[in-house]
Amino acid sequence: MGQHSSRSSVEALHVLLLGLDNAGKSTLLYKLKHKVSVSTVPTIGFNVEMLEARKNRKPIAVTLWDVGGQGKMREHWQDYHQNAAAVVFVVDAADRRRLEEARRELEKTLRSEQLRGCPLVLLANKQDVSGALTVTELKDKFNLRKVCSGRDWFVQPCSASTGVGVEEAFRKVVQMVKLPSEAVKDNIKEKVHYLRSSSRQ
Ligand SMILES: Nc1nc2c(ncn2[C@@H]2O[C@H](COP(=O)(O)OP(=O)(O)OP(=O)(O)O)[C@@H](O)[C@H]2O)c(=O)[nH]1
Ligand SMILES: [Mg+2]
Repeated sequence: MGQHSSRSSVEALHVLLLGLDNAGKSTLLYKLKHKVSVSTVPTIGFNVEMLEARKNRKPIAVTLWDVGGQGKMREHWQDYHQNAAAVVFVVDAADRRRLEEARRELEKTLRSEQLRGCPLVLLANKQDVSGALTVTELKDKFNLRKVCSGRDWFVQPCSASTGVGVEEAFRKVVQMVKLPSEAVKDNIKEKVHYLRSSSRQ
């Protein structure tokens, strides 16, 4: 296997779609991939799709993992944490009764060691439904400033059904992820900085 060092090689990264059952993850996935509204069934296991994008003028391949959100599926979420470049947590902003449950699952996810520092895009989905929580309300209810300290985060209103806000959400993800090559460069920079400062002592 060749190394991914040539300038023309496509960098590949993984993005996780998580959230309670019925939040709209699969609807979002297919809207992004095929630009259509499909009628979904609850996901048992996962769906996976690849999307192409550009970052810093380089082509990147983004693999989106849409993992089922039913109670019994959530214990498997952690199997997908490793090497995730970003988490997209989808919330049904119109379902106020399940907000607390969604908040608990988000906090649990963010406590994962494997997701430390991983950027988060929270989607306030189902904005087409009247009475859906606004971004500001969701930020407050989820206490996001505190819960997300130590990582980049962003809240995007959207409707996976109509498509409003969906492309913006994906663009935000691409903007926030670190390419594998950038992560390597950062590690080298940190190491050089550390060696320089320790050699001065
Ligand atoms: N009104 C409205 N309905 C939506 C929206 N997004 C998804 N839905 C509906 O919500 C239901 C659940 O959507 P799914 O995409 O299957 O939900 P999911 O998060 O994949 O659920 P699991 O696979 O069980 O984890 C479906 O009936 C969708 O049509 C939205 O933005 N607005
Ligand atoms: Mg699904």
